[in-house]
Amino acid sequence: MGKDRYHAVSGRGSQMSPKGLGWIIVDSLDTMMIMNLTEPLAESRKWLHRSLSYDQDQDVNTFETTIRMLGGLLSAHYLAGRLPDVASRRDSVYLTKAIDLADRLLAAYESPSGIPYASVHLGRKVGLPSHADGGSSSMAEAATLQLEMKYLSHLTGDERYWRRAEKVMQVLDDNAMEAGLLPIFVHPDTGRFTTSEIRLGSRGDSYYEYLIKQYLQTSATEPIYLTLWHEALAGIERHLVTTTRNAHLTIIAELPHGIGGPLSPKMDHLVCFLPGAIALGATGGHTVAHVKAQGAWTARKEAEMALARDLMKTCWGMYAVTASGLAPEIVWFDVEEEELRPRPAGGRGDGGEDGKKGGKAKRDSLAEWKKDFVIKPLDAHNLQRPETVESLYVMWRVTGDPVYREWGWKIFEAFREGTAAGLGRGYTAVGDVRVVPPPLRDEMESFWLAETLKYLYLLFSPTDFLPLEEVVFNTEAHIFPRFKSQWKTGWERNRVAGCGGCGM
Ligand code: DMJ
Repeated sequence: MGKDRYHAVSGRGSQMSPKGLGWIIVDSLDTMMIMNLTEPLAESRKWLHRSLSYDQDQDVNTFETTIRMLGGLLSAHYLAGRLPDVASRRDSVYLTKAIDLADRLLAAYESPSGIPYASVHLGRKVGLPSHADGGSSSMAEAATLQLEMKYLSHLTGDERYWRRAEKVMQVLDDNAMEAGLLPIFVHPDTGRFTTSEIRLGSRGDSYYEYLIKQYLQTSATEPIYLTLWHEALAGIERHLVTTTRNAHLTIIAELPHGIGGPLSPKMDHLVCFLPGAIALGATGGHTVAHVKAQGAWTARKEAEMALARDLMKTCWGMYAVTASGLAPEIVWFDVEEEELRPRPAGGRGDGGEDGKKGGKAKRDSLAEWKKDFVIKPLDAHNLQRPETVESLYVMWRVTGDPVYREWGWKIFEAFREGTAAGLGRGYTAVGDVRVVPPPLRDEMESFWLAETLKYLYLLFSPTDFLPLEEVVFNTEAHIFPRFKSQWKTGWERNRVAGCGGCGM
């Protein structure tokens, strides 16, 4: 209770700051609300009210604090009003804490470019550049703060949060990167990218996620974010999508040297947010049947959903091929050399892959899959990450295809069997998914409670519980309403970068 970390195997907590910041509690408030866990929720609320102070001599990561702590408080505030069975509608404790925290986090944006510094000193309210990477900020971290800040502005009428976070999007876009694909480091002094490396996994992932979600959050009133999302998705299809050698599974590769360089067939489990994000983009969170009935279905949406389905299968494969039934942190796929060669700047165009596929029968057995998934010892751990079940939940909601529940249930069982830390102690990370039982690690990330268990619970909840077309999940699975804002996007694009097939 109130500790920052939980070590499930030894059954103890530990702190990351002098007085603790309640990382575990705050990240899991809304999960407790959704699951109607009234007793631990009441205890957590009391701890928050009496013991949580952000006035501490402590540096925190700007991104993690925004998505987990600010996001957790804002989601609790929203759900306390929406699910009054579990909390009082008039409870102001969550919003009061959120405002105090956000006022401290604003210091991160006080850089010459407006790109946030990697860290903030909470007590002194100053932004601090990263100690590593020459002071660069991670691109995904800089561009995954907007849903939280915009919702807080909407709630308080204070425009500062909105404007600071939105400015980041402009600075990134002013780099006019090709095909909407952004490198993974950006410098807060200059606003320029400091590497050419592009990936949809660590340091890249949630930039793309927040493009489509910023569009959805403001009820489709800011088309600039839809354009950016379409541009990025077209870039992903042209430059990063490839297929495996044996089972012809669709994967998202990486570009270690940027566009025009060779592909690396490495895919982090983190990339598995993408099928869900694509499905949200194609449907807005409605069911496919609903969008079709509205007469709004297009060939482009059909193609996007096909890609989402294919990627979802690959992400499920990360679990299906291992002995423990748990996914590793990273998979290296077996891909033919030719698929990894540098592609021309405009991409290889349509047909390259389809032509290959057409020539071979698809081999879809688990034995073929297993040949394609290469798991290296250093990548074989599982941190109880949510991305695959997150996408399964979205895919289930929008397609109604029961296969996504079936896969989700198997994943749930694998977690239950392989990650249990001991009677009454909960569940924990494991060191190697290739062995049974997997060796336990004495560390449980708060996103296990905030995200993985929440998405699994919602996967098996009635579909009218928190309808997907009414809400938007932040990247830590905290739930915000969609709204129409009193503010409009305060920036315009300098130029539209190469955009094959976007805006359809
Ligand atoms: C979470 O903190 C968020 O989902 C973030 O976007 C990625 N990393 C973890 C979960 O894997």
